Amino acid sequence: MKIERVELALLYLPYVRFFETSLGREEGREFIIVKVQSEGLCGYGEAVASATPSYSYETTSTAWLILRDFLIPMLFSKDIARPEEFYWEARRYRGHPMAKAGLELALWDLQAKKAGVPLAKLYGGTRSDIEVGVSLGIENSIPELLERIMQFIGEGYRRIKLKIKPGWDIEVVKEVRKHFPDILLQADANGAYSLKDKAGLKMLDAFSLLLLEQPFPPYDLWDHSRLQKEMKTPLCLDESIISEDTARQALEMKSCRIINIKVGRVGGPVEARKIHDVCRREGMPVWCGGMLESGIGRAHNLHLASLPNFKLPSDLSASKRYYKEDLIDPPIELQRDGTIKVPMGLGIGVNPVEERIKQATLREEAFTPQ
Ligand code: OSB
Ligand code: MG
Repeated sequence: MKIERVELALLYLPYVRFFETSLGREEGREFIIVKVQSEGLCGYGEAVASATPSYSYETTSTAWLILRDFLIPMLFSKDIARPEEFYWEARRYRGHPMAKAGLELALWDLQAKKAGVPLAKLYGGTRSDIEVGVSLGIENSIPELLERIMQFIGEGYRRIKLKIKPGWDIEVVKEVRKHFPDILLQADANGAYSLKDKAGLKMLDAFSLLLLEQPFPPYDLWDHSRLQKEMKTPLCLDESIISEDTARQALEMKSCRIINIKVGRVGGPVEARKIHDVCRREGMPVWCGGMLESGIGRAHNLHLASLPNFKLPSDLSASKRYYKEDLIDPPIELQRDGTIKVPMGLGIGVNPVEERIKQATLREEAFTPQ
């Protein structure tokens, strides 16, 4: 198999409703779709960098540049088509995990299509239905938040994640718990706190949260470990875990008891599976995080989440929770029991609609071997 052509497209899709975290409010999302073509087959990947360097330092512009100037030329010059080979070669470039993941994901989709199997099968996935929850942004008021929780619980989602920040935390969690005493509930701070907020964070122990995600900034395993020692609530790391090594260090330091795996944040499925495996060996559960992906990126997440150590409900919701019209047809739907089926066609198993991709495209470029 030889890659004959790579295409990049920068897209913008508006959300059905704004999404606000401690990092800010957004009305829609910029991201990159990567296509790789070989022998009549096409593999799709999604690079989840955003327009601004908020969640991480990458942006759609930096990811585009790294793909165009380094990763795609490397792929062609070494005649790479296998995702594992791409992973090893790409390690010579530091950082830029979202750019790397976008291309590696496309190669995985292509490889599964070539093999005539669903991607989950190549990964060694063991389940066909993924337990899912919904991640709710910071709202204008608590009553509006309660209303939305009611709606999503009614639809069947298995757990609710609340975004928190200083000033939208204890009171909010307390009210939600009061109205929904029995739901699986967790909170995500996206790094908005520091050790001096310890006393306030410890108050969250009163609300039986499944976990508290990323209270402190990335690259801060040590302070998370100090906090975890004093909190009953399991900490879960998102931004801090960027590789198998950081996952192992977090395990050794007891910085958390749970890890959120996002394929974009860690640089692709190869690294994601290494993290999955080290956690599995050490008895630490993981779950699949999301970046409000289009149906293409979410289909990829579903295949990854079929691995055995994904033990908690994932941030993977139905297409209509994010976008009026997803890029895939049929869209991803929630089943009544709060699970989503891993799409069992070839590769990622969903059908990207080329006209919809075109419509959302702000910029595109195609590359062929020299
Ligand atoms: O921290 O998990 C996060 C979205 C954008 C940036 C960061 C995060 C999120 C989410 C979205 O929580 C979850 C989803 O895709 O449903
Ligand atoms: Mg998070």
